[in-house]
Amino acid sequence: MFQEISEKFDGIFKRLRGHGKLSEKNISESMREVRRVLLEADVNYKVVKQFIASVEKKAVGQDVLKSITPGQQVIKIIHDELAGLMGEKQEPLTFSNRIPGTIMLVGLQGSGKTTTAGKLATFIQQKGRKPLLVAADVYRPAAVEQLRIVGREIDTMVYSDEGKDVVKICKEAESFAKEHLHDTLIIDTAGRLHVDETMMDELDRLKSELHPEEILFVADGMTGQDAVNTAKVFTEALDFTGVILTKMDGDARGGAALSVRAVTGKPIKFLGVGEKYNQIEVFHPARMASRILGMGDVVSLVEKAQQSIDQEKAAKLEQKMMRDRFTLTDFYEQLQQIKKMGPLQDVLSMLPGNQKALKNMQVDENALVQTEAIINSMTIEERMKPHIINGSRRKRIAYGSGTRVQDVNRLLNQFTMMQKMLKRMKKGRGMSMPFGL
Ligand SMILES: Nc1nc2c(ncn2[C@@H]2O[C@H](COP(=O)(O)OP(=O)(O)O)[C@@H](O)[C@H]2O)c(=O)[nH]1
Ligand SMILES: [Mg+2]
Repeated sequence: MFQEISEKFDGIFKRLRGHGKLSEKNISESMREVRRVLLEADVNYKVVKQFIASVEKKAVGQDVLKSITPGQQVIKIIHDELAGLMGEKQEPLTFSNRIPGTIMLVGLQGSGKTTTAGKLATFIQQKGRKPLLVAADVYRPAAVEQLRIVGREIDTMVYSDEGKDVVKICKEAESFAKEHLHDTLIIDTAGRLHVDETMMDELDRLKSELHPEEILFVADGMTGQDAVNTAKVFTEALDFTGVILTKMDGDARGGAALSVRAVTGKPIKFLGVGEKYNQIEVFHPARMASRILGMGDVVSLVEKAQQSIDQEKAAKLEQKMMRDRFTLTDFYEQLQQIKKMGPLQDVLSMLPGNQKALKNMQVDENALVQTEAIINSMTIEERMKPHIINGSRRKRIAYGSGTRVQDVNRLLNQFTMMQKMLKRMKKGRGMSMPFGL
């Protein structure tokens, strides 16, 4: 996500940090570069103009010029302004006490409404709610069938009744939900290829009859300013409550994410990052700013880890690391936990720092499997005391795991390096996160 824009910012920041002191001229040069990067990322030009003016004012107005780390200060100002552009804080889904609560998904055809309906259902199910998907895209028989398939896949009930008026279908879905104890309706509405009056009228009717707590505008994040323009039309006609940007796993340049809030005044609530139903992310403006600026999304990474890592094991592991008794058994357990976090590439892309290095890095899932096999072939004693693994033991382990002695050597070297790193971290010379993240 946002690889291109991140790399460009990385270049600007390197130059900014390179100056011992900054002059107003340095700053305005950097701002020109920032402006170009944002425009190239397809950010709305009015938004860019405002953004640059605001950063420039803060950068020149503050004590940046006199500071010992002027570059770092300007970067922080850019970061905070970028975050502000996308919203002050994370905006959660709103639910009232009403049962069922109602979420209506609107947007153009192909923007990802039906897929997102499945994702939202999955998301709120994890929060303990019981959703009912409602097929309100009745003009294409295939659309109803698509939602049924989604429902089957995520094990969620779908309400459909072809041939009726959509408002009637949704009203009946409401009664059905009450009767069968579903607390949330997720309504998958019909889209058109372009904004048209019939669609808006229908959505408007649904809105005034159903009083949804949330009307979420679903937009294809890859379409940049087109998405933003459509969002503007939708918010004027329908006054929706929030935005979901989909297909952010593709080569979305960032324009939509950076402009839609400023243009519509409505918060981005989620990002769609893949075709699977768990590939949805809660949108956090500050974290997104860090990610765009190539500083990595450390907080999301930690949260992701917390979701998938067994808390007790993690605590024990931490204790062991701190006591220096980190063994291959722990390393093995840690690998298992990492595997649970999802594809390695996803995990790596959230790490701070050199995006370029990551791009060129071959993330080899097979290497994980190999490492597992090697550790599996070790005795418990060997795992606890890797230093006893001599030449003949290495041969035996390689043979047992179907690998080569070189592979065993490499693993042991990696492990030693990791142990050293942990020792360093313990002494407090370890990683530092940007801006206290
Ligand atoms: N890569 C990717 N594809 C998505 C995402 N969301 C939706 N899609 C795909 O976009 C296409 C259109 O989605 P669909 O939900 O049918 O759109 P709808 O017409 O608005 O209901 C489908 O092929 C989806 O698999 C996403 O976040 N990432
Ligand atoms: Mg659909």
